[in-house]
Amino acid sequence: MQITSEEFFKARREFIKLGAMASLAAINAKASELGLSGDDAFFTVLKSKAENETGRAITDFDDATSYVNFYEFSTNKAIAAKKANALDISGWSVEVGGLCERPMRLNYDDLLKFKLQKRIYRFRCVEAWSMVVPWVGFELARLLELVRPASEAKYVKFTTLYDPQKFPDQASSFGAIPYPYVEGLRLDEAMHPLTLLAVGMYDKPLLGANGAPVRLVVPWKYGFKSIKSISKIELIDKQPPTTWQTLAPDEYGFYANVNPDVAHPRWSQAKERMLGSFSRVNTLLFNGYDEVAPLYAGMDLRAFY
Ligand SMILES: Nc1nc2c(c(=O)[nH]1)N[C@H]1C(S)=C(S)[C@@H](COP(=O)(O)O)O[C@H]1N2
Ligand SMILES: [Mo]
Repeated sequence: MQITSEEFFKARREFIKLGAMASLAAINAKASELGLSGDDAFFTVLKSKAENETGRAITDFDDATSYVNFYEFSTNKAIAAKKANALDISGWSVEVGGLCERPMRLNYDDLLKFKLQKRIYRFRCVEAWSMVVPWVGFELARLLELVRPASEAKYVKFTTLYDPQKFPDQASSFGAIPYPYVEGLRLDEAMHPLTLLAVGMYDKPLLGANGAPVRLVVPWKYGFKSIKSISKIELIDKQPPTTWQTLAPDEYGFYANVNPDVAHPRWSQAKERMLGSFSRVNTLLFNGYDEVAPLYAGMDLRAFY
């Protein structure tokens, strides 16, 4: 990433003083105090408050940050959350490469130089629970445009950092799943404006529990596609084998589009329980994000589950 101004260096020092856990509000206040906006800002000032267009209430912060799936820490949701919140993200970087013209390595500060937006999305886990989360992030398309995918690039592969010292289950000889965790999208799915790289939620930087420092959010797909704590993003020409699909191909497909009509072999996907409530609501095709339907025109969604 190009550093654009002297102001930026000054601001960067100021922001570093605020610390990694400073709230977005504090960081934004600092940005405007320094007279920064747009691409020169270390943390772009959020525009107006995002509208909740999901038709559902935003999930309580405590539910969204404690009822989590993060197998690198534990298969028990509460234990995983507690352990993951101690994740040390200092020195983190994301390598972006493969079939592209301008491979690059981005550190945490670089990620915060993208124009950050608040997006309130539904989120549906394949286990049939769901939530509504105000994410903070930027469109993955912005990053892909920067690295300029080559014409042979057809898929994007994402990998969680492999570091058994940070992620205890990676060190276990009886790990819950094979590591590192890998996910993938078709390039057109990755370029879709709904697809986010999130660095925060509820106006705060991401907690370890939810995939600090940067995770994918693909709101029309089951939650397992939304890979956490990413360290590598690669443009590739073939569909990558992904973690859950490799582990149980009859149960988890590459596409994993939310679909009430295609049951998981062991349970129905017709309804979901919203965190914080005991009632079950109907699950919607593509989790209600109908605008993605053209991506799958002519495809049999039962065959490509
Ligand atoms: N690296 C990694 N990413 C992951 C997982 C995981 O165990 N490891 N779990 C997935 C699953 S199954 C879900 S539902 C979501 C959960 O995100 P949340 O805990 O922020 O709700 O993260 C996904 N990303
Ligand atoms: Mo999930």
